[in-house]
Amino acid sequence: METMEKLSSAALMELEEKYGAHNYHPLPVVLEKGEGVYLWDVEGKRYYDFLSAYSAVNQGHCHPRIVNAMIEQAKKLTLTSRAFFNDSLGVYEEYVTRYFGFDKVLPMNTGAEGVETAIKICRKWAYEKKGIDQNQATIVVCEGNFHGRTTTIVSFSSDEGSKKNFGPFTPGFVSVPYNDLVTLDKALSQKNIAGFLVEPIQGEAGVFVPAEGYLREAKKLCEKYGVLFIADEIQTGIARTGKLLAVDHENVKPDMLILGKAMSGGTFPVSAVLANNEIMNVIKPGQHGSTFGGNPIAAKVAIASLEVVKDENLAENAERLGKIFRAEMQKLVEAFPIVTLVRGKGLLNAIVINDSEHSSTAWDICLKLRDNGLLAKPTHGNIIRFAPPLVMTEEQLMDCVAIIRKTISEFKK
Ligand code: IF1
Repeated sequence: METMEKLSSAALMELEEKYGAHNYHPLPVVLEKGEGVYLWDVEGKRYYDFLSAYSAVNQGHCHPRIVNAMIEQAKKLTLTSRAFFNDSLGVYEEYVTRYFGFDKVLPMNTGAEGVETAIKICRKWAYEKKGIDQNQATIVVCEGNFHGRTTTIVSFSSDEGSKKNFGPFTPGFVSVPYNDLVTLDKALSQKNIAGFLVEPIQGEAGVFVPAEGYLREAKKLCEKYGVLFIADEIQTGIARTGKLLAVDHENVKPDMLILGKAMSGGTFPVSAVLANNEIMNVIKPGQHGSTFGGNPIAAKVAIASLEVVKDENLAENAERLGKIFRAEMQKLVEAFPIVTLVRGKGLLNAIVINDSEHSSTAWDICLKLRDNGLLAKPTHGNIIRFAPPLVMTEEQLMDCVAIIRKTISEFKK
């Protein structure tokens, strides 16, 4: 076998700088190995992962059960396309629909594809079931949303960086303030409204948790106006917030549920749209799909990933550890003026730093956290998201709290 010279972190970062498009600004750390809650860089330094690949690695890095499912299937059959049946897809479809309590699933790969799929189904439903005039269907979305990067999805983003110079944009969306039922009621009561697309907790906006009752009341408004309630649980779903789904905290059943990320424990792009027959049956052969959507590896990996969530009680663990974590962060808020608040649910949390949104303080803190052995990423200049894998133990969490406390104490404000 050819031996490759091992490259340093600096050399690897330089390669990305030179040969990769500059569409990201990563924290300077180059990782080569992951196991459970830990990551190792190419120099062998170990870190606690406090991002979990944006909540894709809820089950922990390289979970043996998930990796085995992937390897076993990869040795047998990887892809048939949907031109033929395969022996894994139907089994997965039955499993995932029972797991989440819907009649049907439409399998896709990335989160953005899942959102696009839900938008298309919603529009088709609006014309064929609700009787909205051709090309008039409108979907209500929330300010500060993040649903992905396609041209249609960025069309209804309120983030300048996501949008600027990517027009012309897809029409058919209206934006309302998040967590505001009065404005939502008004928007939903207008003509031609087909759906309400919402994140149960806004991730990109800085882990913004809406007021208790918001989702429940929003669902009621959707029922009142005959509008589909579409939950984007790509980030919040699959035990991250302390329940299987974030909507479960308010006992809300979405008309359409979009999942991604942790559907595969971070091993493979797997996304899904779930809905009942009266909605899903508007899609007929030839009207939507994807070469890789529902491939045998994805099917096997998704079953294993969802089994791990149940068998290892990850929702309960996230709920319990989340409470401990926020209580510990609250102590920091009281002890150090540089931390103004902590918010979140389960193990999806953020702290707000006492500096402007455009400052580099959160970034500088993340660099110091890295030096102290913990990896987290700022969202905006003054918010740090904390989302460790859900397989973390209380002892590990307290270790992490000590790292965060030590790091914060080194910043004066
Ligand atoms: C990046 C944020 C997280 C999502 C929701 C759809 C998608 C995402 C609710 C699209 C993706 C990611 C992607 C990541 C940054 C990130 C993110 F900060 F931007 F908001 F997680 F918090 N719906 N979220 O959160 O899924 O197509 O990427 O599979 O690097 O852009 P995708």
